Amino acid sequence: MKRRLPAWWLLTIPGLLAGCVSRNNMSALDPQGPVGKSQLNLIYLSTGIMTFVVIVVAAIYIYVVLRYRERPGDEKKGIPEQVAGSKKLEILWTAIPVLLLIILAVPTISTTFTLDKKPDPEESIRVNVIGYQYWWGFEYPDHKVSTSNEVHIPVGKKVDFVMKSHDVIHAFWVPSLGGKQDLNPGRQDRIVLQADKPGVYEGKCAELCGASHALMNFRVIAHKPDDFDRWIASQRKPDSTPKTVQAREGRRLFNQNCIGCHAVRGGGFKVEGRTGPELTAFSERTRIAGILPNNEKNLKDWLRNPQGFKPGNRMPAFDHLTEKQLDALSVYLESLK
Ligand code: HEC
Ligand SMILES: [Cu+2]
Repeated sequence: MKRRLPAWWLLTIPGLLAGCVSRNNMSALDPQGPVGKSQLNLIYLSTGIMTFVVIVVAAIYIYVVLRYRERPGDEKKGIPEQVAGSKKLEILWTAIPVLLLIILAVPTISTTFTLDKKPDPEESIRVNVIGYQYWWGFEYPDHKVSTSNEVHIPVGKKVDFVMKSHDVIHAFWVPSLGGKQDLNPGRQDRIVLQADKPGVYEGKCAELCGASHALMNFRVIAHKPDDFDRWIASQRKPDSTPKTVQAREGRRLFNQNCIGCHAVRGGGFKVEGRTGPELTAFSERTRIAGILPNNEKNLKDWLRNPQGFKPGNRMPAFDHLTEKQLDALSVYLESLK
């Protein structure tokens, strides 16, 4: 006996679609900048054309099925008249798709070339992006500043993201601003994005890159131009001596255990070739490793067992440190402004 899906499975469709509702500014259907908007217009255009084709074809199909179905008494009439070929129809149903493809191609090609243009350096800011398994490094070559997993940008300005991969192929995707763009090892790729309003825009790696690919998250934080300048200035100011004994002990432990992979200022602004993320001004980060809310408890949990949070990442566990040492390290890192 043939097994058939019961009809109730259709009821799961609204449930599945509910997963498409945007949370956290992560919808390409709710763009927050000019690039995302022009990409959305292309989505509407192609979806519109497809919907039109589906409706017309379905309507003709239903009409033909009903109009020419078998009726009682048909046997007596014998076989209907047999026809083959119709020049008129052939021309018509070749011309219509050609026309539809032209309507689709002209704006798609022109938008693609417009978005691909290298922006004028006077009117844009450059950010280098380096993708690592499983974190993001960001350099601001004009300001000699770098950061990781959270990239700050000014609103109303084009941002020229120039990217490279340190290891495998990753893809840089900020759904509400536009994208995506692959990062290919051994070459340089770019995407130009712009945010219209200050806010936090969630980003993700969109190319399967290993065990923790799904956790390779980042954030774009857009500021008003003044606030952006303040952020840059705060990243450039020299490191201050920790105020408490505990934080000073934390810094000592940091220099002993962590400095080989992580920089806190002084490491220069180059992210390329590093082993671990930049930790300058770490207390101002909203998250740890792009996934955990940034607080002392989560930081200690991360240090004890990074592999438990992001399987396969390149940070070793520090579970051999005592509770007191972990406290000191977290207090130190959470004092970095
Ligand atoms: C062998 C290199 C290595 C050492 C040593 C190391 N780390 Fe890491 N660390 C990494 C890597 C790689 C990551 C990125 C993990 C990921 O997200 O894929 C990371 C991530 C982090 C993060 C999250 C960074 C962010 O941008 O949110 C913190 C905090 C951190 N490490 C602290 C420490 C501390 C404190 C020590 C010393 C006790 C330490 N690490 C030692 C390699 C290292
Ligand atoms: Cu990735």
